[in-house]
Amino acid sequence: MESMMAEQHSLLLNSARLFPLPHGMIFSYGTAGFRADGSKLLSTVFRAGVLAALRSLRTGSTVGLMITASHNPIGDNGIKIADPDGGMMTQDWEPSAEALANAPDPQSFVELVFSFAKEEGISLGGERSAEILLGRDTRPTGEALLQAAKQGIEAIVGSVALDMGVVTTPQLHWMVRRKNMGVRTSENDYFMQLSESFRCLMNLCPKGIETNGSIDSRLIVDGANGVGGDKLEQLKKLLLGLNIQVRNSSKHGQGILNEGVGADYVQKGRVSPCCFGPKDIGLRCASFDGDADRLVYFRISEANSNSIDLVDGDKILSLFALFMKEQLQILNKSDSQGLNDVLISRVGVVQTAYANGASTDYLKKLGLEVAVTPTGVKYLHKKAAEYDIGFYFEANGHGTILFSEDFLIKLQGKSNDLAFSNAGSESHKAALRLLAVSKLINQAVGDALSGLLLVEAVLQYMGWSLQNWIELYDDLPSRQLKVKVADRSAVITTNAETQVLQPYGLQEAIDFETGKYHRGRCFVRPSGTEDIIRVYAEASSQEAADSLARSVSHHVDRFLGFKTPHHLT
Ligand code: NG1
Ligand code: ZN
Repeated sequence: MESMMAEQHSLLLNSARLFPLPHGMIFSYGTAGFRADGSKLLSTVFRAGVLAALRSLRTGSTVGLMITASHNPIGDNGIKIADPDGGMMTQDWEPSAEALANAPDPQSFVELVFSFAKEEGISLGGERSAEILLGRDTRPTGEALLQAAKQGIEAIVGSVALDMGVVTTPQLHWMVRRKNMGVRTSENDYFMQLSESFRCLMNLCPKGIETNGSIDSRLIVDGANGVGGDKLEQLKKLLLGLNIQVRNSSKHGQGILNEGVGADYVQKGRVSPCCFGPKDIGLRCASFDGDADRLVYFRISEANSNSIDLVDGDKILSLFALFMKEQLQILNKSDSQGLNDVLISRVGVVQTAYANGASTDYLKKLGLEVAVTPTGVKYLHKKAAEYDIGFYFEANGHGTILFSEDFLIKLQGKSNDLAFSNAGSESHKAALRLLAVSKLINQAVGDALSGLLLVEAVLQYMGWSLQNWIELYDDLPSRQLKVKVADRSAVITTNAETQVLQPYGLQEAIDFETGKYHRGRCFVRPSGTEDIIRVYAEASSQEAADSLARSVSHHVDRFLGFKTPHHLT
């Protein structure tokens, strides 16, 4: 036993020596793992590999490691750990992740690993084995970082790294979840599950609508010059009833990842991505981010082909909520006449403070419970998992619909009963639709590919054009700005990030500015992925929202800015 421990100790120490900590950097496990300039992340990724192996040992299950910086510039990269259920790593481990990432030298890193393992009851030295699925996006630093992650994993005796190749973030999370369910996990299985559940939903569209020709089957998708466009090219070969054209896919394009393209660019700037223009006026367009976990829709404006009509995550959420609520109503209608037991479900929606106020009003009018959490999927997902059907979406287009296991068992049972007693009835079809949605929409994280297919199937079901969807409610005008500051950690917030506690006096200034505008709402928070403070403002006109965001940005700059001229973007 002792010699095994000694072997483990020296393996870890020798490996850690190959990945020295870059000078003067502090790594924090932010909104979505560690992020930094890709060339500075070798030690962090190596150490995250070690941590992932510990997580796998601790849980006795497969975990995931995804190398991506999502919508951030191509030079950035990042790493995050997926837990056995496919969700984000438990927040309890984040402080240890940070301590390990920042241990000043190999010796202290190794000591920390041993003491953390002891605290967590993990026995090191090879009694159990760990398994980690590795994935990366298309960034040029991805391959070197992947090797560092492998070395980190292999520095824990008995650990195995399985390289899933270049995948979208949601694919990797999906694979981890499936692996632990003991079912097939290949990329082909992923494509099959999506295409089959999509086909099932399309086949369940009311007859007549399917063929009335009012819906344009053409859809143009901006792949952000990243992995999502490439995967959609593969998936679309399995889809019937959709005419998808992919632009800005990393395989064809000359373009740079996330530069002038992608869901973040489109949603934050309200502009069309590169390679979209007047020729596309009137067409239904969608945009993914660099690792394809975000999805927004848009249309090139008729009045000005540089501007767009945006359909953001809030409106995707609202469309899904409307559809699902209708299915539950259909399902329970026959039951209320005493034919079957009513399927009781707790349905809830989770948003962040960035959700457009008009979307929240709409969802409440639908009779849904709406909860608000801090920014970041880890918070939203956890809250949504409390419901039988939990919807969560960030305005930026990251989101999904979660079904509780319990509810799915009841739903399947009910569908089986109906197949026997009332096959082909509306309530039977509603049950089948709900089951198909649970297979189509990614249960691990938000997924642009599966979200896109669900949007398309729901529009088809409703017989809706993009215009009908846009008219679901009118967005309140809003504006987001970024302010570069000397130290973003100086801003401390509370109340799901809607109020500033520190620096003292800043909240008062925000309240003062907000009070000047009709329907004004404004908050600021430090980004967890970039070195900036984000400012969000909403008001009854675009000019008012812009002006509120600008004046609050100046206050942020006054309280926290550099002494040199400030940068507001
Ligand atoms: P930060 O940079 O912490 O605001 C951004 C997004 C989050 C989430 C993460 C993960 C906004 C305002 N924030 O976080 O919603 O998607 O990136 O990539 O869009
Ligand atoms: Zn992303």
